[in-house]
Amino acid sequence: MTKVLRWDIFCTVIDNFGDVGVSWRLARQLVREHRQMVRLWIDDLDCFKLMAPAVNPELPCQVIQEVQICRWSGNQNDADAFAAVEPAQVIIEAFACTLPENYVISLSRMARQPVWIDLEYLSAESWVAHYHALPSPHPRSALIKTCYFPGFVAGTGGLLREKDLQGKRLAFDQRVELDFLRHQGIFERKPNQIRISLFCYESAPIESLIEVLSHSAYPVLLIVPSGRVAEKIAFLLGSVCDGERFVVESGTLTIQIIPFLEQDNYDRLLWSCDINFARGEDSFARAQWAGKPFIWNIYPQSDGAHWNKLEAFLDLYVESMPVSTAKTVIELWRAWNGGIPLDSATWVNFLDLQKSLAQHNESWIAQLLQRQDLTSGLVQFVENQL
Ligand code: TRH
Repeated sequence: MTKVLRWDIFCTVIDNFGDVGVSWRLARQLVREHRQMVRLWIDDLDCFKLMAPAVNPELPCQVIQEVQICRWSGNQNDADAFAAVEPAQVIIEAFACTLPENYVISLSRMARQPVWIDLEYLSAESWVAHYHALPSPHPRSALIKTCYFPGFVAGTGGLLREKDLQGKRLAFDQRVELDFLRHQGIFERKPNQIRISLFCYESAPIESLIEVLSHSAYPVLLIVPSGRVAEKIAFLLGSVCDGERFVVESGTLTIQIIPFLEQDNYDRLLWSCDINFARGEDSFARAQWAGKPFIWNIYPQSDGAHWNKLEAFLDLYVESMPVSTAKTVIELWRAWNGGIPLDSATWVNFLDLQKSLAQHNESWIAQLLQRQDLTSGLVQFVENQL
């Protein structure tokens, strides 16, 4: 029996949804599958509300899906804050967000050392396994922080994966899919039409993609969440995106802009599409679990470090593919991240591989399933520490 512990997860929203997306997923899984008591500290409840509509951004504290959600300023030097907060036994500092100073002082006064974990970004680079779970002593106290790295291979922290995820995906048959689409107001496929989800950064070569898809031999229905990319697409096509729902057409391409979905519904969208464009960290991982052919738009870093991350993942992912298939995937992914031009031939080659990529993805999923999921691994790690 897993011991019930109190967990504090700290998260700050930088400029995107990944940090809060991962923290929310982790918090829910800790509660649901491991019966842990979780408090989730978030600095931007408006952003969080987009993926968890039950959130009331006005409330300093609220309980949603058995997770206690608390607002914090995100500023570690906030002198008044956290002086009266009793720390939990396990602390997750998501993506090195830096804990409030007062909270760290309280941690250092605890009779029993808490387990303090810095949950790091996901990467397929080989150094990850060497640095995963290494302790790092705090400079001004006896506290120890452990850097915990998610990853794809043995020796890393694995990926977030709920116990019933694959079961739910496989049970998502045509009837359930239709119910989901109708409920979300998403168009059904017309005959021969391919449904594609698009979640990417503004820096991706969106204009080239729209151009290619507009002249595609297969008509495409492109589903895009509302936001800056949707606005850019509307602008490129001479329209104005004046709401959360919008439809614009270009040649054989129909683009449907939809409201940002609740996090679990985003999974359903990925399951219901024929191809998924994902980005960042969490949607990228979810696109892998969805099994459909996917293209990754990696979070661009100013020093170009993201290219190593992209190539490291590609090395693993295409390893067992036939050479020509691997070449096509690599070309499209590099093009989608701005490394080479995105042209029609690259896209058509990828489309021709839809079936074999879906098959490959099932083997990829089987390979990932051999690893322990990130949350279970964390729970076990914490138990071993106490
Ligand atoms: O939003 P992101 O670009 O987040 C990024 C990455 O995490 C990156 O590593 C980090 O450095 C940077 O932020 C600061 O992409 P990501 O990681 O895919 O997170 C998106 C989250 O939003 C994910 O949890 C899925 C969720 N989502 C929904 O809940 N509904 C939706 O409709 C969509 C499109 C996404």
